[in-house]
Amino acid sequence: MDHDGDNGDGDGQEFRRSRSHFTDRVTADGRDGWPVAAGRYRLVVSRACPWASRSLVSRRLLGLEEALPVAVADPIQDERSWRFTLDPDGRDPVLGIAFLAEAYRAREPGYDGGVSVPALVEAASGRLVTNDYQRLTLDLATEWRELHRPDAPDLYPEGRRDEIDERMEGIYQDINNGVYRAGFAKGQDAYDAAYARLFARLDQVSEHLADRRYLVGDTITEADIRLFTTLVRFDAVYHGHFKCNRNKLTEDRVLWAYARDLFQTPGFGDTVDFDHIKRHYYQVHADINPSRIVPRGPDLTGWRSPHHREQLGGRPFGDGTPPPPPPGDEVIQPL
Ligand SMILES: N[C@@H](CCC(=O)N[C@@H](CS)C(=O)NCC(=O)O)C(=O)O
Repeated sequence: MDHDGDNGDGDGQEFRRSRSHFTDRVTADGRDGWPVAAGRYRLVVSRACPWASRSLVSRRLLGLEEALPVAVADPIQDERSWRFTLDPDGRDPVLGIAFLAEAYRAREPGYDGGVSVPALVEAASGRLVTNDYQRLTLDLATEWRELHRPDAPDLYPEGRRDEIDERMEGIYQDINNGVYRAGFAKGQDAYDAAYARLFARLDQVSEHLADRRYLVGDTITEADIRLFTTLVRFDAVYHGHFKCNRNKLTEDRVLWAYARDLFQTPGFGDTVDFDHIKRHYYQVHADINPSRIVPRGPDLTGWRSPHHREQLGGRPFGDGTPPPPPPGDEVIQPL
């Protein structure tokens, strides 16, 4: 998917997301030289990042925790970008590196472009394989099938792909990336336009979900994962920090219940670290929050309150089952 030039108004006020630079794919047949194999790759994430969080949810739902170990970066980057300062001695214990940029340079000597998460890194060579977050989760759902847990759900069912892709495109443009376009707008007009599109799309999605449990069909799909990772950040960071403040998520009855339903589904809420999310956004984007003060609120305990969406029916995991709890070393402090 091409993210450059989307909705460009040509006056330079608009935030433009840069393209993923490394787009090799890890596939069942290994056609790019990277075959699916248990333990061969390391998934580098920040729990703050919505794009990386998609892959954390997919990995949990599909039961790939053992086959695809995770490395969690410090939510606060420095000028050398993502760091492994949460690990003993400030180094990832498997890759032995202090900065994710080292894996980018192991892949391409002299690389001095953007360093982003999520990133798949080959454990033995320390080389970055891909930072193409749009493709990554689709490949986890389809190409990594042989390593899925028994009874894993089908997150990208073949008969529904057109519908899923269409939903995801609107959600990507106006919601996932829309909050960034509002927050990083360099002028009033660009902000106003992003704000209008964001809330128009949220209204449309809210209406769609009023009598349906999930976005497509009656099971959880990739589309729900992508909407969830933005909704779960909405009141904590986008409402204030990115000025997406027509209303809070908690004020949209349908979307708030939908988001809580997913949050309480194994594999979703257990990947969410609100502390990482808040500190990352408010402390890293000093241009829009020069004091770097992290707000105390909002009260997050409502995420655990009953949502009643099971009354809409639906089969969250289709013919599959929910995942077991996360491995002990991946458990996040409960709310
Ligand atoms: N930059 C990637 C998407 C992933 C992304 O933007 N991740 C953010 C964190 S949410 C990141 O790592 N940005 C680089 C940085 O902040 O140094 C792309 O558009 O291809």
